[in-house]
Amino acid sequence: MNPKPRILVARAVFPETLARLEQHFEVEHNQADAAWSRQDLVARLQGKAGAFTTGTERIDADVLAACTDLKVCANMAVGYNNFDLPAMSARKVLGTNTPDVLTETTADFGFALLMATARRIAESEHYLRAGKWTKWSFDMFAGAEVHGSTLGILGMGRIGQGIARRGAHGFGMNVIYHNRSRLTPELEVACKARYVGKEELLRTADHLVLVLPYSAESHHAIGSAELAQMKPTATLVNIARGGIVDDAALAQALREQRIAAAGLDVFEGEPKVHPDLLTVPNVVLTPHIASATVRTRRAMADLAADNLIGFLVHGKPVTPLNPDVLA
Ligand code: 8YV
Repeated sequence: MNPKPRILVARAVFPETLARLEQHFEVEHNQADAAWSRQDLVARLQGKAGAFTTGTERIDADVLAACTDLKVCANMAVGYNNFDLPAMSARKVLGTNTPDVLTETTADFGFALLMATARRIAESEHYLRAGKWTKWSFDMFAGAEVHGSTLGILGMGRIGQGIARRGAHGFGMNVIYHNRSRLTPELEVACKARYVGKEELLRTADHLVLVLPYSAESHHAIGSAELAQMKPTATLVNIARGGIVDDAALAQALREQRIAAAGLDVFEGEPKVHPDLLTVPNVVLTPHIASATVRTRRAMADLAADNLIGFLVHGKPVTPLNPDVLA
């Protein structure tokens, strides 16, 4: 009998996921969730055919050159900007991600962050906890209207469409979007969303939600010039990736109230957060939890495991990112 292929599970996962992987593979894991350096990762990948990764592990040309046994990296994330996909294809290493299983959960969170930001929920809770609430007053934490307002979405993939549907059908919002490519007329009708240029999106949205993938092109897609085009009453929500927003420019715009408020789940250089964001009151900050429900995180872990088993055992991954490798 052939020995089981060896894999590395780079971060802590559900014990059930690990147990399932152990039925098929010889598994080295990181259930202690120790912070591995890049060198640690490379050392542990020696002799491994597969890796179960998260958005934290960067798989680039240098790592691939040093890990010549590697055949597949299964990301427990829909985003895969931690993979250098062309370099992976060049080395015939397959990358996989976890689309679909997190779409609705992440859209729920995007909407929750929009609501919390517009209605100043975090800021008012801090005020209450600090014992500052001594009387009701007419303008106390008066925020921005959500229902009937204009929802702008930058990046109209599956999650963007989920947010559009919530806004249009649940809150009677006027939905506009900008994306690299326009949706089909059927999808535009289903999302009740109207395609606009980026400038119109920035100028007219009351609430702007970012749901686009991170790439060299989307780096600082929202910087001081873009923030300057937004309404002073507008809010900005980023559930996409750190680096899409210039966090320093955003903190300054928030401090100077050039936009009303922001809700951020992702940060440049996370888990570090720009210190200026920690001191402005009109921002809701959450630690990259948009997909974090128990059921969805299980589904993501299951799909990443399915991809490893599918590819290394049966030669058929479920959600390949660079299927050219399979040819
Ligand atoms: C993950 C995410 O929690 O799926 C993604 O792209 O950003 C989150 O759902 C995170 O990337 C951990 O892998």
